[in-house]
Amino acid sequence: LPIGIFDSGVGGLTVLKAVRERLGTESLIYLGDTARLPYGTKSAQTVAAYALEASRRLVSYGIKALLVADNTSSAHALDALRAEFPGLPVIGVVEPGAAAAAAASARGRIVVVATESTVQAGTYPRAILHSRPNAQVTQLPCPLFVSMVEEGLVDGPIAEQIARHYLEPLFSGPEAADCLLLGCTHFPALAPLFRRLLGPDVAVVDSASTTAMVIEDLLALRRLKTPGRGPGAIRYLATDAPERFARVARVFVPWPMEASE
Ligand code: DGN
Repeated sequence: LPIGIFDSGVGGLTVLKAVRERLGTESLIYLGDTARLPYGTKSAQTVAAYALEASRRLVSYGIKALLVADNTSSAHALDALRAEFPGLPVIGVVEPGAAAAAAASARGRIVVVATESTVQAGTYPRAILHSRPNAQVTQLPCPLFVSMVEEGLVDGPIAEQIARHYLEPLFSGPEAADCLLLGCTHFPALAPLFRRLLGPDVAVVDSASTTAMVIEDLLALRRLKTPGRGPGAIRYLATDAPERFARVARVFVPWPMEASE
């Protein structure tokens, strides 16, 4: 059976890519809820309702694990999803990302950049403080970063100026943070820019790659890993405008794809 990966749109492909790099033999089925995006500006109840509905569809195809790539859904709907699908491993991106940031930060001064809705949920700070109780966590809603990435604006003077505008106040002076946690599916595309701007003393942590590690461990533990060498199949579904989905996807994954509704 494939691993089901769910996101509000294309951004979750950063998580799919990280899973593909680690677990190449696994078949994957990805659902982007493009008809209802963005989730990042919606209320907790709406996000949870949408996440449940989209996940039901993925589960109906037969999956061995559900990976919630969308940070906003991971922040608001993980408990509801676990209750809805007892027996199915349901993994979100918040806990793995938070644990990785707690471990990577030198002095425990961590900035979380995410959508407004994820920030409002407060799930990242709670999860970080769980791993590192004396951490100082600052959250910064950065919806503009989402649009930048979808426009392919991930480098160059404009991207740099916007990134500076948001990040410089938090990463300068005596109280400067030492870790940036990318709490949104889109932000790994900006990681090279952030690393260059912030320098080698700041750890830039993305939830996508740490979540791929967690799912690998989980599959091994439950003996669900697919053996063999050949690459597993990947199927892409988008709830609206699959051609646009496949086009914007190029920002996130280097390989061509076709998506269906
Ligand atoms: N996928 C969303 C997230 O990770 O929070 C970002 C896109 C959005 O909903 N604006």
